[in-house]
Amino acid sequence: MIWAKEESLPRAELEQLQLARLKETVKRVYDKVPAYRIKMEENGIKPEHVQSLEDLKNLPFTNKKDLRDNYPFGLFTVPKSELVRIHASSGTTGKPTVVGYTRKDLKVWTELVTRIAVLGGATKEDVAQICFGYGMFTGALGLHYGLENLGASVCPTSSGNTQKQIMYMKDFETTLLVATPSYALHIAEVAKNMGIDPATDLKVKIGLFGGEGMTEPMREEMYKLWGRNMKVTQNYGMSELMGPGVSGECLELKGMHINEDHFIPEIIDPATGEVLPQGFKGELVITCITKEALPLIRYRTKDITRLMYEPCKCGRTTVRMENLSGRSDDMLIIRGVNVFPSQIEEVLLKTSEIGPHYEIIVDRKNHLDTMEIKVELVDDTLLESYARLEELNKKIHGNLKVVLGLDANIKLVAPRSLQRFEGKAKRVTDLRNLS
Ligand code: DLL
Repeated sequence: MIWAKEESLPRAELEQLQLARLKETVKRVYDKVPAYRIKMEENGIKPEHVQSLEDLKNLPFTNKKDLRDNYPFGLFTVPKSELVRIHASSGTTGKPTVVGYTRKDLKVWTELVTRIAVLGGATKEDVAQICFGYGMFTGALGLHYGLENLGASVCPTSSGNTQKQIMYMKDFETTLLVATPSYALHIAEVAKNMGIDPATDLKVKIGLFGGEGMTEPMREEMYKLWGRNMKVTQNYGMSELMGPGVSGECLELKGMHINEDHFIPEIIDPATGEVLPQGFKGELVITCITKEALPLIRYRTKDITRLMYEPCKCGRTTVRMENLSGRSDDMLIIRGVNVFPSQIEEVLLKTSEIGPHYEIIVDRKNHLDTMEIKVELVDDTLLESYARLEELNKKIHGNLKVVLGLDANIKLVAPRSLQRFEGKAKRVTDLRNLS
C-alpha cells in the first residue's frame, strides 16, 4: 500500500509542486525572519530570483549555529501564540536547538510519519509499542501520532524499564516495535535473559527503527534475534527539519524514500559547499517547503549519504537516500585517515564470535593517534582458551586493517560487559581533545 498519491507523482509534476512551494517558502522567510532577510541580502538574493529549482543552489545555507544564534524562537515565521508544540534537540554542548509546530505543521508531520510507517509494512491491525523516550525528543511523539493516524493501537511505553516493556510486548501481543536499533538489540537480549525468545515467544513482526544508523550487518543481527520474517526497516529525520518523517525505507530495502513534496534534498561537498552531481556521496542539505513555524532553507544536516533517482520496485517515484555513512562531525581522523564508526561496525558485525556491542576509544600517545576497540564475545567459553582469543584478535585486527588501512588495538571483553543503551548509542570516546 502507498499512503499518499504524492509519493508516486511523475517527476515533472512533483517538481512543479516543489517549485511553487519553494517560492512561497522563500518569500515567507524573507518577509518574516530578519536573520534570513539579512543573509539573503548579503548574498544579493531576493525571493523573485527563485524561478526554477536550479536557483535553489544560490540561496545561502542555514546551519545549527543559525538556530543557536537565534535561540529560542528567532527563526520562526509565526508568533509564539500560533505554536501548538515545541520540541528541542539536546546537543551535547551549548544551547539546545528549539523547534516549533503550528497546528498545520502537526497535521503534516502526522501524515508524513504515517507514510513512513506504511513504507515499513505497518497496518491498522498492528499493536505498536513506542520504545523511544517521550519528552523533548521528536522520535516518540512523531511515531506516536503517525501510527495512531494509521489506526494502529499505540502503546506509549517509552524507553527504559526493559523487563516491563517485554511483559507488555507479550501480554498485549505487540506486533510492531519502534526503537533505536541499539535499544531493539538490548530488548532482545533482556528478553532472552528472562527466558523469552523474541523470535518465537513474542509476536513482533515489524521493526520501525530510526534515530541512529543501522548498518546491514546490524539488520542481519535483528533478523537473528527477532526472527527471519521480521520486517526490519529504518527511517530518518531530524528535529530541525521536523523529526521523523523525512524519509524511510520501503520493504525493497534499497534506501530511504524522501518525502520530496515537503523536503528538497541536495548533496554538497562538505568542504566547499558546492552541489555535487547526481549519484555522488556528500553532505545532505534539506530545504523544508511546507513548514509554517520553522521552514529551514538549505539546512546543512552534516549527514553523509548519496541520492538515488532510479525508479523503485515499490512504485513510489520519490528519490531515495542511501543509508547514512555517518555524520561529517562523527568522522574520526586517525593518523590522517578518515574513519566512520559505521565502517568499523560493518567489519565487527561480520565476525560471528563477537556480539553487536562495541566501544571505540581514540586517544593520542607520544604525539600519535591510537584507537582501541572493545568488542564483546558472544560466548564465555572462548575466554578459557588464550590461543583461540589470540587468533580471534588477529582476525579482527586484520579485517579492520584491510578496510581502514589502520592498526587498531582490539580488546576482547566478556559477554554482557559493555554498556547498553535505551536510546541513541554512544559508541565513540575521543580523548584527544581533552588532554
Ligand atoms: O533522531 C529524529 C528521528 C527520530 C528520526 C526517530 C527517526 C526516528 P534528532 O534527535 O534531531 O532527530 O537527531 C537527528 O540523528 O542528523 C542523524 O545523524 C541521526 N539519525 C536519525 N535517523 C537516522 C538513521 C531524530 N535512520 C540525527 N540513520 C540525524 C542514521 C540517523 N542516522
